[in-house]
Amino acid sequence: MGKPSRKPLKVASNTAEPHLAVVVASHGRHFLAKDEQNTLWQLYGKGKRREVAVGDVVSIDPSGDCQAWIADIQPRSNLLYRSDALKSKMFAANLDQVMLVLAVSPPYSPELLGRTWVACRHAGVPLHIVFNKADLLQGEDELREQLMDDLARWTLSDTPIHLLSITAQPHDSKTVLHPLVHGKRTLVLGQSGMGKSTLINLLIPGAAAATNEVSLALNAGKHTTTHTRLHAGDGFELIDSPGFQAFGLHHLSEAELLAVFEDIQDRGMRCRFANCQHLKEPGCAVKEALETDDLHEPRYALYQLLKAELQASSPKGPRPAPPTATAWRI
Ligand SMILES: Nc1nc2c(ncn2[C@@H]2O[C@H](COP(=O)(O)OP(=O)(O)OP(=O)(O)O)[C@@H](O)[C@H]2O)c(=O)[nH]1
Ligand SMILES: [Mg+2]
Ligand SMILES: [Zn+2]
Repeated sequence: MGKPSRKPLKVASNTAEPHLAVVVASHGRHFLAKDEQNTLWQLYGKGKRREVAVGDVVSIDPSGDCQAWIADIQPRSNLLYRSDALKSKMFAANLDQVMLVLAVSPPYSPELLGRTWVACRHAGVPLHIVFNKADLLQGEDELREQLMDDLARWTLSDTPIHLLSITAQPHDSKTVLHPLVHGKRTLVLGQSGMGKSTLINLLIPGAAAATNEVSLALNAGKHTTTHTRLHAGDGFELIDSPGFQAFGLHHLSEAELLAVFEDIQDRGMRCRFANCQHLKEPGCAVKEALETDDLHEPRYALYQLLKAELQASSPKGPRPAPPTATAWRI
């Protein structure tokens, strides 16, 4: 579980008094929080106090009928979010790790994988990749090896990759997944249809029912996940999230971006010009590394794309501030 949630919540004996609760569901601007007595509260907030994410510990001021005002947001150990030039969207806060679920059908987007890797690195949240639907790769040994090799190159071999088939081999999948999530709060991320909710239902039987319950409370209600929801298992927590199709990273500065792309930063030290942009300059060690096949071309292309996105948005004004506290980790 996330670090702040390990702190005992100070719950007043009378739940009508202000006390702490953990945000367990978010849908647009609607939030639900659960206190230590397992009471669910529908949250209301004004201004900055409305900018909460699932996993946040909030101080709530009950106003009656299981409704409460957000009085305060406790400091976060980390915050994962995405942002384009105009707005930010928080995924979740106070995470121990992210599990990114990929599959061949529907096909995963390598660019979204790269963006997720960058966001996790920047937020200091460890990442695991679950490559699901391995049953669809049966008899395709060459393709499978190529996929695994490609994933390792995208992630600089620093990210554990677990090849699973959650529906075809649920028992084996459980055996792999249980030790990974035990004692932790894990955000399950990925594009739509990859198997995030299937994974959560495997590890937390009954999570599907809970999902329906919250869908009704928040006025949603489709099979595809439409809101972010924290599910409590036996000694671990999993956060289900809606499939994403975009993952803007406008909240990084150019220096932060380069620090995350350490393979490019290292090689850039050897470029002839100190301010080399690694585009067409003579004596560019980064371009050279691309030609010797030493540097992964799609990573380089993503770095240039992200940098161009930052440069295109900066003249319009200051970058949008992080939703609340800057992401930091104990
Ligand atoms: N062949 C195969 N299908 C799977 C596997 N795991 C999940 N699926 C199927 O993939 C489909 C999508 O699964 P979900 O768990 O709803 O996917 P999701 O990532 O939660 O999707 P969103 O909620 O839309 O973001 C379902 O029909 C699952 O039965 C697997 O291991 N193999
Ligand atoms: Mg889902
Ligand atoms: Zn260069």
